[in-house]
Amino acid sequence: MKFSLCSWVFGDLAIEDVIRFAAKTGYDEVEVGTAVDAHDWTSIKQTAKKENINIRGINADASFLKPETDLANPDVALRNEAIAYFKRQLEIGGYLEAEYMVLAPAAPGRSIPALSREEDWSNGVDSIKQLAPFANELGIQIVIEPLNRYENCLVYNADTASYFLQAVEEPNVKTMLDTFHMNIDEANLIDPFTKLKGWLEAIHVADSNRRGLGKGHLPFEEVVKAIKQIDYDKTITVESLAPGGHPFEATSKQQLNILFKDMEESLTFLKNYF
Ligand code: LER
Ligand code: MN
Repeated sequence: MKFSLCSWVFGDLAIEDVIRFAAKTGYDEVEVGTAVDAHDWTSIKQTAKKENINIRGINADASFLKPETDLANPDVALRNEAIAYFKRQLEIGGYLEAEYMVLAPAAPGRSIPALSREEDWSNGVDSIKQLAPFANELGIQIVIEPLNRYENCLVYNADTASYFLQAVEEPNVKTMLDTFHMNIDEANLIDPFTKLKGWLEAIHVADSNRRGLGKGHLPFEEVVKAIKQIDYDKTITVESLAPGGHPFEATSKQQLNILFKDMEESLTFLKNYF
């Protein structure tokens, strides 16, 4: 098993610094957030090589509720803008030699369909079908992430993820599970892994309160049991968040320090199980 952490949760901290922190702490990989115009990708690639950190995955930049990064936007011009931006992100992924890109098929945060659920669904499917061959050329798998119902109206659990993959029907479109989202919208922590076996390309972990592992009340032994049962042996990525302030990114020194500590302890926690 390889262990990774998400770069975007560190807010404004340079991705190069996240990579150095990951290497020093003992992580194998970093899942890099691809806000295309905000970073120096040459420097990021060089830093990763120097620190011996693999960038196996990238996490798509699609700011909360932003219409021009909404792949299911009913407005065709805006949806095309979103597709074009995701293609630019995939190019960054290709440059970084990433194997997968995590994304949601409607803007994260959009919990209610813009039109009907069926129309939004069909727009989301259509966008992913346009992105899949482009990603394939770059050797990248598109990984649809089921978020919880408050963060996404299309794919929010293992069932909707499997229906979505069946609707898209592209060999390089896969899915993943995130224990924080599962804790909200799944009936238990085992069945989703069994349902998505064979389609699982990534796993995000955080505790029930989205802190590091062991800081909430998620029965993580169940998750471990499920992962072992399906013989998943790719990457487990810690995507924990600092408490307080901004609901997603660390925005203060104090939050960053909590995040560093949680990330360190989560890795120790994981290594006890795998
Ligand atoms: C991203 O991987 C994620 O899990 C989301 O909650 C971010 O909106
Ligand atoms: Mn996630």
